[in-house]
Amino acid sequence: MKTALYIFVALTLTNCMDPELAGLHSTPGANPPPQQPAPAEQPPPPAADPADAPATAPATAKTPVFGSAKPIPGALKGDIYYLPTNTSKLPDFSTLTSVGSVYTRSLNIPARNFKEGFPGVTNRFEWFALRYTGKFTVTAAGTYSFRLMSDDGSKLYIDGRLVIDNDGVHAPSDASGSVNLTAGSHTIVVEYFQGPAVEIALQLFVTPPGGTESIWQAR
Ligand SMILES: [Ca+2]
Repeated sequence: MKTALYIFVALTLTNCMDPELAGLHSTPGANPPPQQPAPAEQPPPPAADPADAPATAPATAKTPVFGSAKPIPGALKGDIYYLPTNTSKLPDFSTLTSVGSVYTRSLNIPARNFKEGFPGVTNRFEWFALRYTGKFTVTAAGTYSFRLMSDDGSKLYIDGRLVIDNDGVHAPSDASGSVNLTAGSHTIVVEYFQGPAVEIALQLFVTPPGGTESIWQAR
């Protein structure tokens, strides 16, 4: 049943029934006029009230986004939640119902004005949260250091253990933590929320044993 629910939610998301969500997960272009073929990676616009369509600005391929609506094998799955205005810290996700999901192999949204990070979003550029879950494999056992930069709050869990607590409403800032990993598969959870405008950011870095820091990649 849960799978069916996710499929339903994903389909709803893909169909852009909610203009707020449309801006959250992808880089939609302007709403194409009727009779024109839709861009390759976008479904045709639903036959809905034109007032439902997001008022979008052109997005570039380089625009960082929180993920794609299309499932990506091996990627992080980010469940999206809406938060009450004036939320000051990460919510208890177990009490909330996701409004959709996005998929991404990395978290790499450098600090920016929300207008840069959210082309097309009209009225949901604040008060939302994402909870990313996934698995990753390491080949070398040892101490892995992670750094989580965000605006606003975020937390990192590895194998169910809190590694980084960067929670709260704050300007772009980072926090670090390290964990000893055995070779093999591990679980990862990144919780994030955007409180008030005007900035937004979410980046996860990793430094492997004896290595240098880079953006964490799902693999
Ligand atoms: Ca913010």
